Amino acid sequence: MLPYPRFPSRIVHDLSGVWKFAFLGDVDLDTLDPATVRFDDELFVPGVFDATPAYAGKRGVACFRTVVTTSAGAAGWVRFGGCGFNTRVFVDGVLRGGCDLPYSGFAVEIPPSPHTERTLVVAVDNRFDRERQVLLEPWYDFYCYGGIYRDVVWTEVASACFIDRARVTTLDSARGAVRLDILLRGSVPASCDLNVIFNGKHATRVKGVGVVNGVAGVELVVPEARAWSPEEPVLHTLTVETEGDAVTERFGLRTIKVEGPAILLNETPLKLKGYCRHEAHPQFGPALPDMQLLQDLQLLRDLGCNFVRGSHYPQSQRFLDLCDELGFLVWEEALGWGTMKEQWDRTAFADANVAQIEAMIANSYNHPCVILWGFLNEGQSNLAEYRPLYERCFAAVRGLDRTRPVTYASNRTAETSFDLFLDLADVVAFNIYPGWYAHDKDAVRPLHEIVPCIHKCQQLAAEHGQGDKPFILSEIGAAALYGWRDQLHAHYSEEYQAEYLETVCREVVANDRITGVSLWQFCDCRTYANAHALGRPRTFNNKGTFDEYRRPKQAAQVVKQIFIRRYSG
Ligand code: ADA
Repeated sequence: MLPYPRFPSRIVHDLSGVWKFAFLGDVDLDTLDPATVRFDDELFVPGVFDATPAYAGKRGVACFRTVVTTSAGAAGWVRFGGCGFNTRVFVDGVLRGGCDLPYSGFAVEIPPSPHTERTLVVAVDNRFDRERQVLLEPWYDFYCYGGIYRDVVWTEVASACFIDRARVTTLDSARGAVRLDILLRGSVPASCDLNVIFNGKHATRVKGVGVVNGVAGVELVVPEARAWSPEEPVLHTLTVETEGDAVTERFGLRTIKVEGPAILLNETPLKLKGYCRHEAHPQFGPALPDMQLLQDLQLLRDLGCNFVRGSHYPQSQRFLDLCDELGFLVWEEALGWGTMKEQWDRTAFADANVAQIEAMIANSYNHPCVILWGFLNEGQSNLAEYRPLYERCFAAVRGLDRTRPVTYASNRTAETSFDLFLDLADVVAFNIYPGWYAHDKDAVRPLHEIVPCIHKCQQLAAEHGQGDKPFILSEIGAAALYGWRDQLHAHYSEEYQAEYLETVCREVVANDRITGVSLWQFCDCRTYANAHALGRPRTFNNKGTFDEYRRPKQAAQVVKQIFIRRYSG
């Protein structure tokens, strides 16, 4: 099933399947002429070429081609769930759009043609090049793949004015009061009549709705309203019909807010127990099949988790749909990793962050599972000069969504260079690795560093006037090599990781001032393939509780016992 939104009145072409493929290597993406490309191979879409044996490790430009049979004279609106790194979209040989934001969903408008056979070529470039790709760098601790990561859907647009999305905001979850914002495109009228159908059966006609800046807004009450929560993830659908077009969206009725140190979902405080998760698999890279997405959530649910931090980029809409259905709570964030000052000083870097935040919110707004927005993982938040960048990112989020708390994962916890921008955040979130990147390099099994370090972070946050906010351990963890048992319980052994996570999880459930944890990390994932990987055996980040094939390490049972039983003794 394709992710929401759906377009019941349009002809929809799901373009997943086998496409023609050509790896071109070192050519210029921006002067590429698709007519000159010889397509001599095939690749599955969604798919990344450098996760396949034939193109493993290759960097350069690659082209994917398919033919779509459409109705004569129909315009097209093609949605991409996310590609990487830089993408250009050609239809019938003409450049129609593209995206330079890896992992971001985007859409391309295709003008009508008298021909019914439309040739779609998607060119992607996975080279690191700071001038052209500001959001990815070769030293990020996850492997950056090239290709079409997620769904491609071509819909035929028949009317002059068509619907992009219908954004749903819960005003009152108990009563079912919602605000709908219908985003219109094309020749947008000054006002329009809407037919709104909830849950496929309750229709309401709303006449003469004013359209401001392409948005028609209306407040309604959902019939047979039931609130969404992790325990009862009840979802509603909404179909909005205008003259000539229709969209179906799915949403949940829930409110989320911060009150003192608590995050309240429908006025009930949450304790977030979960993991950071990379969208990654050795065979598929970030283009995970649905079965894997579901399995990942089932594994997390089995451990007693209710929370996923989508580290470190905008999530797949299919994954978020599943989180909605299974009742997971999600922190979604814009792409960010690390600390290179050269990049941070460029306007292009700030602009790309803001653009990705905006795209992320536009794409994921309706998911009840998303309860937190984030950005700039482990950024330069101890340097006053970057305050304007953080302010811009917070303003970008709040300009589009005032209903969800906003945060960023900070690793600036040292007393001497403490984080300076927590006052901007609704939630304090720290990435810390006491007892792994241990202070005491001579100690074997330095578990004793963990709890004092957590307390120290809480104390420092309080001393900086941030003690009355929710506190999340957004990363904490230790690596273990799957199958590596060791009588010393030393670094990299499954035993040490299990003892480490046991210490962390006990503290999390016992400490009422910890609002939540996203342990680092759900499963092992491929990282640098170069010397940056010294300290990353196998060139994997091995801090997964599962390995890359989702085989559980010893820690899985330990985490499960504590998260399921709330055991804190
Ligand atoms: C950082 C980073 C993670 C990962 C982790 C680690 O906190 O945010 O992506 O690299 O360190 O394993 O050291």
